[in-house]
Amino acid sequence: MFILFEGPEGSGKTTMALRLLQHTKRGTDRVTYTREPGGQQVSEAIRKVLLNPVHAGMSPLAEFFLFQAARAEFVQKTLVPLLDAKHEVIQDRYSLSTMAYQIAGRGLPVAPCLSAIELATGGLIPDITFLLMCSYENGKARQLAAGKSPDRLEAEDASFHRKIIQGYRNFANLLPDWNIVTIETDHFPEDVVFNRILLALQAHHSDIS
Ligand code: Z5A
Repeated sequence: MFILFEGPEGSGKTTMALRLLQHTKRGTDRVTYTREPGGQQVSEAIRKVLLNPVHAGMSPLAEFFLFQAARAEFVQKTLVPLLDAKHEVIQDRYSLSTMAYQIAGRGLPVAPCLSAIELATGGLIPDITFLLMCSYENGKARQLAAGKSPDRLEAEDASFHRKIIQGYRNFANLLPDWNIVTIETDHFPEDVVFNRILLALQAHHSDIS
């Protein structure tokens, strides 16, 4: 099963994905946490380039293709083999991030970008997607409180991040096959969000709920 966590920065994706990993590991060792960009040697190297604030002036198209290059390598070499081996994969970000950040945020054209994503992923989509949402201000405050220094994309201004938040909402409506469960996290503590995730997995008849 392919379980995806998506959402804007600071919405709690990594926190919830790792909690689910711990929860699931009690029942099986056939569960793996992976993240994008990364999750494979070449993809982790591309991640360093993408997130390095030194490359602040990178063009949107170069940024888009680097994300797809990292993704193609990750999907072929890591994700597909894990799913073929019947692993539960708990994935931190995937191509919905590209739709929100590069298409909605950077303003790249929709149709050719969706075609390139299709090529990079081979059309593979998650079985269930948790879209964790929060306001820009809240996400930023959470990251500051956690002591995280902003990477190249996080350092972009508020208007860029607001386009991303809207982009997530718009694209989520266009992807019925992704089984997207949207959770507004602004006013709910981590335990409440996690219980909602477990309930949704139960409703989805997942073995790992
Ligand atoms: N990117 C892209 O542009 N295009 C793509 O195709 C892909 C990615 C795949 C990857 O950064 C960057 O690449 C990302 C998008 C872009 N850049 N931005 N912006 P990353 O992987 O290093 O980081 P991230 O994915 O953005 O993670 P994050 O910002 O750190 O957010 P998070 O994982 O959602 O949050 P967290 O680390 O789980 O939680 C942050 C803090 O909030 C932490 O202290 C938690 O304890 C706290 N938290 C979590 N949930 C709650 C609730 N419910 N209440 C209160 N506090 C909470």
